[in-house]
Amino acid sequence: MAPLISFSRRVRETPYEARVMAQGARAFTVYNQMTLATFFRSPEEDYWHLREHVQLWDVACERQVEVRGPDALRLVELSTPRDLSACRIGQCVYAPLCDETGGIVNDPVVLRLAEDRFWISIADSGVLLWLKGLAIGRGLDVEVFEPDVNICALQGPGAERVLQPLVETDLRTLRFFRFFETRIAGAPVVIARSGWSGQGGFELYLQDSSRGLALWDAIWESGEAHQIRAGCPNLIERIETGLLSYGNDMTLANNIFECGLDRFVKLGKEAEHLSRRALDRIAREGVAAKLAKIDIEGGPAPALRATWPVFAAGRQAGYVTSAAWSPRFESVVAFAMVDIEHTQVGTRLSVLAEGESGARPARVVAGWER
Ligand code: THG
Repeated sequence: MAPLISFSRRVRETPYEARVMAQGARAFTVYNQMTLATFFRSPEEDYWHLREHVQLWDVACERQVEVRGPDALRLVELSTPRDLSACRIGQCVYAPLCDETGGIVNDPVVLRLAEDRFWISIADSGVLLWLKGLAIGRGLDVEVFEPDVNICALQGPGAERVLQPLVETDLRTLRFFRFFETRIAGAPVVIARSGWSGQGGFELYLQDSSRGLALWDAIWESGEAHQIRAGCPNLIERIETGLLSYGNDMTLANNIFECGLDRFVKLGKEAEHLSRRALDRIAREGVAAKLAKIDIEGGPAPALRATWPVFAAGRQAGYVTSAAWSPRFESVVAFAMVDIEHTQVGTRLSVLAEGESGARPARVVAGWER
């Protein structure tokens, strides 16, 4: 059995945590110094339930960094190669943050709450300090702080049926990556159609942590007729959906083009940003390696702790960054950073999984059916 995680004040508690524990979360990780469950029944059972029904996720660990003040837009633009000039109030934008080498600092969702007010909904790295440093260094007129905001997500095909009775807004009119503000059980929430799965659903940004359990219970009650369960981001589902995980599939050492996030870069964007020169150069010169989706044969594989080497024609050609046994495709679905000449769909590779004596056959794929 895996060792336990020790909980202390340093591993911050979420406002929903008592319910997550009561619902029987079996494993946790730590994300932005906060708890995050990784499965409840088993990764496979959770996966099927997420695809078929609806789950309530405690994703408070996706912390918010609030940026507000006259220079708010300037600071957010400075941090990302994505063009935010057209981002309207009520809109979310997936906007990877890059440093001066083009390395990925984080890959947050950015919400525009007002002309001069943003939430940066972060993955697992220190954006608060990074942006404070940038703001101070540049002498910007802006406040950067962590507000009292905690997300819970409702994901799965039943999400709209569960949420609709709790809000007045007709949810059919809420487009992907748009949000509105309301109250549920007295709790002030921002609700967006978004979430870290391909199954559809909503994210509720609770703005008063003292009402976390009231919010959870109201959603739970509405969900009981729809077989709601507590859940969490699911490793199998997110790989099949093609969602990258910061710290796993990309780090500060990877540039945004290597990670295949080209569509979130606007070369020649008007606003000043830190990574302009580096990304212009990389766009000209090309990349030596690229993150590929690969299918690995040979049955269920061990959990990936460090990377696994990938081979092409007998030589190491990269490394696996995330992998999970897919009960639907009956293969191991994975991401791997692979030398560019071996990234064409159909290319045959092999992979040495941790603790195994022989390499498994693998193949570059375009993706997996949602
Ligand atoms: N929701 C919120 N905050 C987050 C996450 C989230 N912060 C951490 C982490 N997840 C950030 N990473 C991602 C990665 C992908 C997406 C969202 C957050 C995502 N991508 C869609 C896709 O790739 O299909 C849409 C991207 C687009 O086209 O704009 O949703 O999950 N609040």
